[in-house]
Amino acid sequence: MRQKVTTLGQFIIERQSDFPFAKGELSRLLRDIGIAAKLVNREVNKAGLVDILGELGTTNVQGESVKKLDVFANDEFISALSSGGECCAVGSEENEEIVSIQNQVNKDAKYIVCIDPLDGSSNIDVNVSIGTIFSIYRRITPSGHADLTDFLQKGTEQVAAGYVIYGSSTMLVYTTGRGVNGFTLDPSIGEFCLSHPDMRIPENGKIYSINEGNYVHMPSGVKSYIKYCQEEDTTTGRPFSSRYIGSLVADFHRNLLKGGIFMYPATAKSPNGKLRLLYECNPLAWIIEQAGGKASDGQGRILELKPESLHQRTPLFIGSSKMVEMAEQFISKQEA
Ligand code: P6P
Repeated sequence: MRQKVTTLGQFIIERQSDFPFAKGELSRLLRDIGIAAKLVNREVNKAGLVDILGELGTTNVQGESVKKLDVFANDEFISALSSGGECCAVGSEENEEIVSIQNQVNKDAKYIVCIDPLDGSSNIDVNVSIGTIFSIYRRITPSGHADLTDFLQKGTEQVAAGYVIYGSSTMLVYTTGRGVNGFTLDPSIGEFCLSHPDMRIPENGKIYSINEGNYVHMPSGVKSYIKYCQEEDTTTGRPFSSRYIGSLVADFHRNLLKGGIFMYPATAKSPNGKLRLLYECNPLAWIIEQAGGKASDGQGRILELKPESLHQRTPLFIGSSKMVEMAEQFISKQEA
């Protein structure tokens, strides 16, 4: 018997009752993001064909100027959000300031979106998986152009969060606060189809993910935890495996499925950590908590951090709850 296929659009409509008092706006916003993800996926999959597409700064066979893929992705998501009518402003990794998308279509739009349109784009040239990460809030200011007040909200205020991973297959994974669901793009019908319902991360794991090249400059508690991961102890399955793709979404997605911890601590080069709070850490932190995991800056919950600026960075320890708790214990001992 043919298995029932649930597309992203059908799922969102079915779950629309999840959103209190919503009249479909958030559903339409998620749909707009899904559309842009399909357009970005098409270009990402061609990225290797530079000779056909042309080098950056040249024009392609259609005579269109060739954009860097992360600029292209940024333009696609902002364009989809502008025409969708539900979002009034975007905070993007690609734009220093907030991008107001106020127009006749969305003059009463209630939501703002924080987005990293193509994280890890330096990996494109070596054919490593990359991703889009997004976070959605209700605006706080009553009307007119959104401002920083609308964006500097704690991660606990998110109404939806998700990511797209452009890998061996393209998946969209998101939460609206009632669990985490994963959709795999079926190119034959151009639809994201429910493939990973109610995703849960194992509370423990045997994979640790960190750029050990920064070891010398890491806080001593983090160094101690890395050594703990490397010790021989059959009762806890150690030594754990070290896996580091260098693409946040890919490392995160693997750990979500298999269990594990991803760490980007403060380093000499990045004294506040490298990863961005608003459009990388907060959305992934909500997703991992909704899947039963934890996300910490080493001392406390990522989602409780009060943002002070749009592109603020934070240290990040995220994944299986027992592993994050263990890392926090090593860090707190260091400080004692
Ligand atoms: P490093 C990619 O540039 C990125 O922003 C994340 O996707 C990734 O986890 C991290 O940086 C890798 O940083 O310093 O280890 O190369």
